[in-house]
Amino acid sequence: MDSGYKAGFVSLIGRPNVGKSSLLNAIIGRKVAIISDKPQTTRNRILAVKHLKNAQIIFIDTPGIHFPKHKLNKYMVEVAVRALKEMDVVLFVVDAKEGLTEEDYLVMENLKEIEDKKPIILVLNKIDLTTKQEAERIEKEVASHLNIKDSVCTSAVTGEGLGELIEKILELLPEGMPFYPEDMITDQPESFVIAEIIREKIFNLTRQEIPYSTAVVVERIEDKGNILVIDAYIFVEKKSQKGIIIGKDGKMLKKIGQSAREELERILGSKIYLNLWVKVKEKWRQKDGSLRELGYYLKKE
Ligand SMILES: Nc1nc2c(ncn2[C@@H]2O[C@H](COP(=O)(O)OP(=O)(O)OP(=O)(O)O)[C@@H](O)[C@H]2O)c(=O)[nH]1
Ligand SMILES: [Mg+2]
Repeated sequence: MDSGYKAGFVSLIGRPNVGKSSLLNAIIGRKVAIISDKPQTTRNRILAVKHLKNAQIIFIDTPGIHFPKHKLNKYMVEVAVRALKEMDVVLFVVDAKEGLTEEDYLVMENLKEIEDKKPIILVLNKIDLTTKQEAERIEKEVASHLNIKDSVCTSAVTGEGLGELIEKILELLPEGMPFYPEDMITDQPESFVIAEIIREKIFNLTRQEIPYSTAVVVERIEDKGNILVIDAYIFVEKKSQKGIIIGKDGKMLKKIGQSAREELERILGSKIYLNLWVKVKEKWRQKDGSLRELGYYLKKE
């Protein structure tokens, strides 16, 4: 019955900022995950499906593995570590320009638990910023610590190596029926997509602790025929942070709202009226109850 159709799950694992989400977007050919030049941008597991003629690859983007400070960070690392379990192939993404850091060794410690059970492909990303020789040096270092099945140099920016990466994944993917319908790209609800776009603008427009202390929740999406009305709350940890997000004469909040609205209008193909409110939720990154309210919780295994 099976005509060699392949289907399976592939996770993107690595330390923060190496380009996991950028690679996902480049492979899928659409923005499914937000990106920024700051570490710890991704906080949740992001599923996206690549539909090919004779295969379905289900990618799972994960938060970067790091040394956690707050409960939020512990949650993020746990999301990434859990994503190793159900996978058919694991992509260990490193930054070929920056080389290996302490956090990469932390990632490798986690990968050691599955190295004999699951094939790991080393992805040497940001190859547009460095040389193949440098990438080879990193590959040797990784291979001396970890059992890797294969490796590939990529650039999420130029697209170099992405075809090769897909080929290598297909070689390792099991045969099976598709898991998702042909038109499904991601399982993220619209309210999550909208909240993430707003969070991305905050990540890109603010600095220091602000992006890390911020969470976004979409309260209401109402289709009024020719316009989509969206109400969203931006949560911060302190009153002083609320002041910074709002900015002088409300300028920062306006900037955040405007760039989020422009992108959302493109993505959702509708005119949008975006209402943003800033609220203080004291130390939300450290409280289980607050994390749960903001959507950062894992189901019991
Ligand atoms: N030049 C270059 N820049 C890249 C490449 N891939 C990603 N970047 C940049 O690297 C930064 C981090 O990218 P992300 O995709 O957010 O990285 P991430 O691994 O998902 O990060 P976290 O979500 O924080 O774990 C962004 O500024 C990207 O534009 C690449 O191949 N080449
Ligand atoms: Mg990311």
